[in-house]
Amino acid sequence: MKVLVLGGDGFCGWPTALHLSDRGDEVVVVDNLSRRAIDQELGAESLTPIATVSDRLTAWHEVTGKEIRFRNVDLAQDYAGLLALLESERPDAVVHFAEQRSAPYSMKDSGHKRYTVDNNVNATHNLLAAIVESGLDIHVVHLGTMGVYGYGTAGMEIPEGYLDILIPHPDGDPVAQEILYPTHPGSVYHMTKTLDQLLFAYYVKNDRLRVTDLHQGIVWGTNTPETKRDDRLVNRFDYDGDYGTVLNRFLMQAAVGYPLTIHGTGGQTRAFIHIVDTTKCVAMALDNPPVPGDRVKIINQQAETLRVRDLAHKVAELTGAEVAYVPDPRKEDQENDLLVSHATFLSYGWQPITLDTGLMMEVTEIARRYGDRCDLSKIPARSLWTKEQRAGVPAGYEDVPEGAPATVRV
Ligand code: NAD
Ligand code: USQ
Repeated sequence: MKVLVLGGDGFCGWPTALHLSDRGDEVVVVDNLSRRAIDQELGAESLTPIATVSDRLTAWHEVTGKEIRFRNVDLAQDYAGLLALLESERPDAVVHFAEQRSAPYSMKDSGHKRYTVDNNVNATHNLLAAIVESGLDIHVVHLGTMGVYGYGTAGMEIPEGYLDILIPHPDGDPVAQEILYPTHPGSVYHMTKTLDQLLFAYYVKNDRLRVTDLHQGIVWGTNTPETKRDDRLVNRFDYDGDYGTVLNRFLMQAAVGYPLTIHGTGGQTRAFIHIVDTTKCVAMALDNPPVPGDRVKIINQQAETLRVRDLAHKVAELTGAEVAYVPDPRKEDQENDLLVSHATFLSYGWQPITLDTGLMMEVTEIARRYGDRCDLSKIPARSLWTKEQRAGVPAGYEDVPEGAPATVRV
């Protein structure tokens, strides 16, 4: 099948583009390289030395004989360019990764909040409007987030997108309805993903578009079988306080001898998935599209749920790293349980990679290999989410339980 990978230069998009190309799909990467520009803005860099897009694509061609083409289009700003691209390429599907994806970055200040909303909501809406205008039947596979649900479960397993409810009726029996699972975003970034959900629901209803929305957990790991084939194919590894995600940060911190930074009590429970499984799940979603007239197909894309402090202590055990409880720069619940259904991918035969010591050490080895590229000053998370925190009142830190197994408090 012919697939446009929007955001195909990013952490999830690049290995997915390679995976799809490797299995025989015709792939075009579309990206405006904004993520590379944000690195410059933040004075941060991927821990791994990522090659330019053109060197990446040349390397893939040299190693496999396969061609991936690249188009630089800003999906949020260049509607005409996007429409022309769809009309000329006539893809069977698009995979939409192309959004600003860091919650801390989205919470820095009003400028970053506005950029995140403008970029993410416009990119998604432009894509849907352009597909309708093109008249083409293109399956949209979008990367959403577990965070649209929030991380509380009222004791139940979070279903895949929809909730059956009974509405009390004054004159008789309750009325049964199916609704989108209530949204509970925890940052401006996560809020954009809840807005995306509404855009999808509307366009599916009005225009019978075919949309799959993958509610993905936190991705960990770095390389995939495809990115390992040549150093120039290496994947991005974010470790800085804005873009580094928790498990990869802990593995990198262990490798460079920096105490593992648990925010607040570390009782935050989150969903996780390995990068190799991201690429496989997207491929499975492409192979199992909805038919026109179906509701948005929502699939939870996560392998397991884990508590942040348990992760830290596991990494510490494995590597001998120190653990530090630090004030939580975010506004978030300090303790939560999280139960999540992932029935759809399991029904397709998916065997998820779960927290695996070997794989964790593999990531630590990569971090060690490139440790001299690490700028330690970029590690602390400095984006404070509320005016109280900016005024010096920490959130969460005061709640660290007395008996918490902290070896360091900073
Ligand atoms: P990333 O920032 O590494 O990649 C996103 C890519 O999209 C970048 O290359 C960027 O340049 C491009 N992009 C952004 N806005 C664009 C625009 N307007 N036009 C064209 N290109 C644009 O992020 P990632 O980690 O690869 O995440 C990809 C998607 O997956 C995001 O939508 C994110 O919300 C979602 N997701 C990521 C994770 C994770 O842990 N990384 C977890 C769940 C969901
Ligand atoms: N955390 C720490 N220490 C750190 C970094 C993070 O304790 O050094 C904590 C955070 O406070 C938070 C949790 O770890 O409670 C997760 O933080 P994260 O940065 O790993 O993940 P998050 O901000 O939720 O965002 C990431 C991706 C985002 C994606 C989301 C999936 O950046 O694109 O949507 O994971 S999910 O969390 O399931 O919504």
